[in-house]
Amino acid sequence: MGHAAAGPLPLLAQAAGVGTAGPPADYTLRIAPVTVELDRGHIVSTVGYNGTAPGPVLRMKEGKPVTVEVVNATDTPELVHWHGMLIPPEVDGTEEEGSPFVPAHSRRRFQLTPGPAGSRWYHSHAMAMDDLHKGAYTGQFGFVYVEGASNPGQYDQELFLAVRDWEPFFTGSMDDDDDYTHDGPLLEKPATMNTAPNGLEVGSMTYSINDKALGSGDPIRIREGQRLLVHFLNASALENRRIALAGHKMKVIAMDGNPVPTPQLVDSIFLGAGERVDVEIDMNNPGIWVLGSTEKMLRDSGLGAVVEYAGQHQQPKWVDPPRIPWDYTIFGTANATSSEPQQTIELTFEKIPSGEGKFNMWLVNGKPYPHQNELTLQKGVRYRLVMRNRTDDAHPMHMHRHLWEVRSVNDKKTAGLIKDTVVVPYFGRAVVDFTADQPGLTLFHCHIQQHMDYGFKALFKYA
Ligand SMILES: [Cu+2]
Repeated sequence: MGHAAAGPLPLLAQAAGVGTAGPPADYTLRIAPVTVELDRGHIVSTVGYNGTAPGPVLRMKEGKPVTVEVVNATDTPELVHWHGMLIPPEVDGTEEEGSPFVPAHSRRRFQLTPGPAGSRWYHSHAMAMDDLHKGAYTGQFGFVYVEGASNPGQYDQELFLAVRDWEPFFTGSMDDDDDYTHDGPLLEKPATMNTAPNGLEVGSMTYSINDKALGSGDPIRIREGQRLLVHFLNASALENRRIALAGHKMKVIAMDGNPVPTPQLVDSIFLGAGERVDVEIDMNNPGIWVLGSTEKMLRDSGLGAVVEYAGQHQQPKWVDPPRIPWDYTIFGTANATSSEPQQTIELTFEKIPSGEGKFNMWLVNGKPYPHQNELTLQKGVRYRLVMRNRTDDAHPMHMHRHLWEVRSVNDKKTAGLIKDTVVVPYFGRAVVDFTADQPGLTLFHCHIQQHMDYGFKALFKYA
């Protein structure tokens, strides 16, 4: 483990929205080594915020400017990205957009206006490459909840649950939940595949919800008749995951923090890396239940939490939910809610297998990052992105500083579903629309850290 610097850290010079002067910051995030006790006798050393991983749930008010002081007590430069917020590139925490680093053993102050309302999150956006102790592989993640003016509803308990993995390692074979992304035709499967042997991916066998493995720590204690609001986040740098609460259905009311047009009761939810899903759960089935991964091996490796009704004493129970493919479109509406796009941008994703012991390369429109001036936006224009996934993995694609409206997945149409991260199914297609209303550099990337680091990103510019 590294050593945290003692005493005050030097202040850095001021840039637009970034500085040091003035009254005490509204929020301070101190990046430093932490230990996470996942289970008795299983302690992970990593880097986190304010002494914990995940970091504190930050509550902010929509539209009310805040200052955040980031203190970097580690030996490497860091970036704090505000995922899902509509904020300028200077404070977005993204190197490619020109946001300043917080240098090692220094501090830097950022001013931002939180929005839109809903479940957002903050995390390291540092590149990791072949270092599995950097960037999103560490414990540098946390929820930020932006409170809006509207009534949040009547709930007896509100929970913030981040799905996570720890102790990542390189592996030649990956187990994932991507089969759940569809069972339809493979619209984007190339006629001839690159059959070169696959390279190294990053896997894990150590999981938790927040900082505890399934069965350790306190259970989630509830009483019959309560209504829960649960904010789920997949804070993994590695994998998409499917989650269920045994014995209960969950009503999906928001995705990526944005209310869905058509709330639906489901038996399980699918969470791409970086995605959030908010659910309501009516607690009407007394017992002791497991909330966790739908894969037994992952629950056995920690991916879950125990939900305990008052007065119950049996062993926690798991029940497999039906295997139904995840379908974003059922949460949308049939009718277009916004204007038709004026321009279409095609984005085709490919993987170049590297062979044993090396890292695969990922291409957007035939080349890895960086691109030249292909992706230039005109302010005020509404765009359509057609994302064609010609790989055998589902990729959680994220665009910074903008919100997408999902318009179709594998040609199944929808509208009104607002997201910042969309899982494009393996050999599948997703179409999203957005308005170019946030001038400045804008990063687009796969939210799986290794994919992003090895080419799977592109920078949009404004003309
Ligand atoms: Cu990916």
